Amino acid sequence: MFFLEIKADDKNYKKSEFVILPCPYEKTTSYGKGTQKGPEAIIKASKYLEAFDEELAIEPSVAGIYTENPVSISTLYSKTLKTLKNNKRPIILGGEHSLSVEAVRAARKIYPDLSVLCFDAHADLRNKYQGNKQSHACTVRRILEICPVVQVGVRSLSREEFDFAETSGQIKKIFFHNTVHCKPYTVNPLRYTAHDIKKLISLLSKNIYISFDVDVFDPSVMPSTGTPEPGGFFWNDILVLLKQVCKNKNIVGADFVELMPIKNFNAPDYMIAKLIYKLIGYINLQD
Ligand SMILES: [Mn+2]
Repeated sequence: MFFLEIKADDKNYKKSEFVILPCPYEKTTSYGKGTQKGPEAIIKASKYLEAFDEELAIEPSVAGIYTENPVSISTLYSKTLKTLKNNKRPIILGGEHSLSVEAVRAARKIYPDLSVLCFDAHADLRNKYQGNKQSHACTVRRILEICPVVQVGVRSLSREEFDFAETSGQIKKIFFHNTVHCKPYTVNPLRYTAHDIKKLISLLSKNIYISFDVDVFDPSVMPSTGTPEPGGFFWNDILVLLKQVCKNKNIVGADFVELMPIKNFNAPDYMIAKLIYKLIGYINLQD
C-alpha cells in the first residue's frame, strides 16, 4: 500500500521530496494497545484524500511522495539517515512514540543545529518507566539527550516530570498546554495569540524535526489513541500553528505516532492522513 496510492518505483523515488516510512513498532504501550496498526490505517485512509488542497490552491503531491516498505525499529535509524542523505524529507508513521528517538538521532547527525517540536498531551519526561528507559513514557527525556525540544500541548505529567521540567534547566524550551493561550472549547483558528506563535518560533532552531503524538488532539476528535487526555487541541488549532512553523523553519522530517485505529471508525485515521498531507502542502508552499 502506498500513501495517496502513488506507486513506489525507482523513477518516483528520484523525484520525490517526501518519503513515507511506515514503522509499526509497538512494545512498551501501557494502556490501550494497537499502535502497530497505525501506519496501515493512515495509508489506507490516504486513498480517500483529494490531491488538491483547497486552502493552498495547489496539489501538494506534485513535490513527490514515495512510500517505503514498513521498517523495523532496528532499521529506522539507517533508513531515516539514508532518506535525509538523499535530500528527502522522511515522514515516519508509527507505531509507538519511542521510535522518534531513532529518527531524531539520524536527523541530528545531518543537522547539527536540530531542535525538535513535539506535539503531545504527555510530557514523556520520565527517566525510566516500568523499569525501561526506552519506554514511550520516556521519549522526550531521551530526545533531550540528543538535542533541544519544544513541547506543545502537554496536559498530563507526573510529579517527577514536573520537577524535572522546573529544575533541570534542560527544559527551558517547553510549552505546556496552559502556557499557550488557547481556549480548547472553541474552534476559532485565531485562538493562539500572535505572541504565542512568535515565542514558539523563537525557541526553535532553523532546522527542525516534528514529532506528532496524535493524543495532542482532544479525545473527542481523536479517540483512537492509547492514552487519551481531555482538554486537547482541535483541527484548526494545529493547522494554524503548523502553517506558521513551516513558514519560518525548515522541517527536515516528521513522525506521526500513537494512532491506535478503532475498527470501522475511520474519521480519526483519515484526520491524520489529511494532517500529513497538509504538512506536505505547507512545506511545499515555502520551496
Ligand atoms: Mn502522548
